[in-house]
Amino acid sequence: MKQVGIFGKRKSGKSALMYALTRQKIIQDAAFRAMEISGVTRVMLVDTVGVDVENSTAEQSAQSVKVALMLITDDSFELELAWISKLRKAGSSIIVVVSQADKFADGGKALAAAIKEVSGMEALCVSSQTGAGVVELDEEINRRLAKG
Ligand SMILES: Nc1nc2c(ncn2[C@@H]2O[C@H](COP(=O)(O)OP(=O)(O)OP(=O)(O)O)[C@@H](O)[C@H]2O)c(=O)[nH]1
Ligand SMILES: [Mg+2]
Repeated sequence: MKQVGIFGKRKSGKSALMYALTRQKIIQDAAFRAMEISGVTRVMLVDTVGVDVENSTAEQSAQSVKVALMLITDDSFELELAWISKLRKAGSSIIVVVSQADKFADGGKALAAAIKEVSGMEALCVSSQTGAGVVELDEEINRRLAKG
């Protein structure tokens, strides 16, 4: 089964995002069943411990995920960028997420712009609390899973 890993520092909202995505999937799968469409892709969502934890077991997960979500919650994201290189070397497709986006007055746009400036990567702003960006993230995950 294809694995989607959720990475980020301690308390960056990894587990909350996993539940938000799972809820989304359950709703979607129910819709699919109602329409009798078969072949829904099943994936395993993998929650991980913080990348800022010493001897993080996230290292092991990094080796096996097809798609990796890297959560960023503030403008000190050097560690996250280092992990992105590591995940890329291991062959994962990386989606950068501005997590807990509801905490920002601008919905995380300025942080996403800062990430883009430093890394060239487009970040998706997501809030597990309000649900903002969850559908978009789910769609992006599915696009990445469909590739190769
Ligand atoms: N405002 C807001 N708070 C959030 C959001 N997501 C998570 N939180 C809160 O942030 C805290 C940490 O969330 P978790 O999902 O447990 O974060 P985690 O990365 O799994 O944390 P660890 O497993 O301990 O590393 C909790 O108090 C959550 O309620 C969000 O989208 N918005
Ligand atoms: Mg957690």
